Amino acid sequence: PSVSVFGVPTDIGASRRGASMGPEALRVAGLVEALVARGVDARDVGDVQGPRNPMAPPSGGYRHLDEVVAWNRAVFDCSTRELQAGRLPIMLGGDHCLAIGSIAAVAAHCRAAGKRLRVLWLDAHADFNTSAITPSGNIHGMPVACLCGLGPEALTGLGGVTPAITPDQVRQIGIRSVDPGEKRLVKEYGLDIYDMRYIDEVGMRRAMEEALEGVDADTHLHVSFDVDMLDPAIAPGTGTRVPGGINYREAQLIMEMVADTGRLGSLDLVEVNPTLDKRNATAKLAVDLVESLFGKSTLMRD
Ligand code: DIR
Ligand code: MN
Ligand code: MN
Ligand code: MN
Repeated sequence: PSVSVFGVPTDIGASRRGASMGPEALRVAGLVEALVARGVDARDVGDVQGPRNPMAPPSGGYRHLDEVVAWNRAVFDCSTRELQAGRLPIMLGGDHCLAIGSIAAVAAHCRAAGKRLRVLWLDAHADFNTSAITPSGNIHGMPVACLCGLGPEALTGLGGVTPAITPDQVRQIGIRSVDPGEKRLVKEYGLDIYDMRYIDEVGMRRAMEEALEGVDADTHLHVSFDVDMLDPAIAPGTGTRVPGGINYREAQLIMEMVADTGRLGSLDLVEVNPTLDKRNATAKLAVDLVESLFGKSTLMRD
């Protein structure tokens, strides 16, 4: 498929600055060139725009709600435009609150096209907080809840239909940090979470086979990749590092197994923060993994 890469240079949903520099870090690491070298028709359509970060404290349980809404509307419009053009959008974040806009667009697109949607949420965190239970007020800890209809109407109704998705469409991989109230909520909503313990016990191959079960020719697969899924030893350039993450080989296997389905329809690459990195290592690793996501492998396989 043809790919459109767009940047969303903001850290509006986080409390630490720097994810706003993620799009440039990923470009400098050679993302578009790597796709083109693989024979993918990929183009960089530039950055979407939005308000500056006022660095304000939370109000009513949300930090920067109005600004988060504005950025997500811009993301929704850009993703929708590229999907309608028949292209595969790759969103370069930016923090993870932006997945509300990208996935709302994908969900609307799937509804119109009569396609099934499966969301693979690669993250250290479940991102299922609400204003009532959030420990931080940071909306990058809330996108999955918002997409499932829990949150302010301006975010839950972004794509015109509330909820945009249902929990049974989501599979989460790499999870190892869930807040106390969030733990109860993911249980109540029945989220399918392949946490680090499960991955340790059964291995990544089986976890991914289960997460991809039911993905068929009528399925649009959306991958939302928060780079803090990766172990901080290999991916230090991100704002909320959690020890004990996914290692290099496990990450490669995730990407290769997604590529093997042939159903990847859209991608978020978020939470790259080059101000915390060592020589752009995290963006370079993300590019390496995206190459595998688009079919790069050591050998020809059958
Ligand atoms: C924490 C951290 N669960 C919060 N969340 C995220 O503030 O809600 N960090 N997503 O990346
Ligand atoms: Mn996240
Ligand atoms: Mn995270
Ligand atoms: Mn399961």
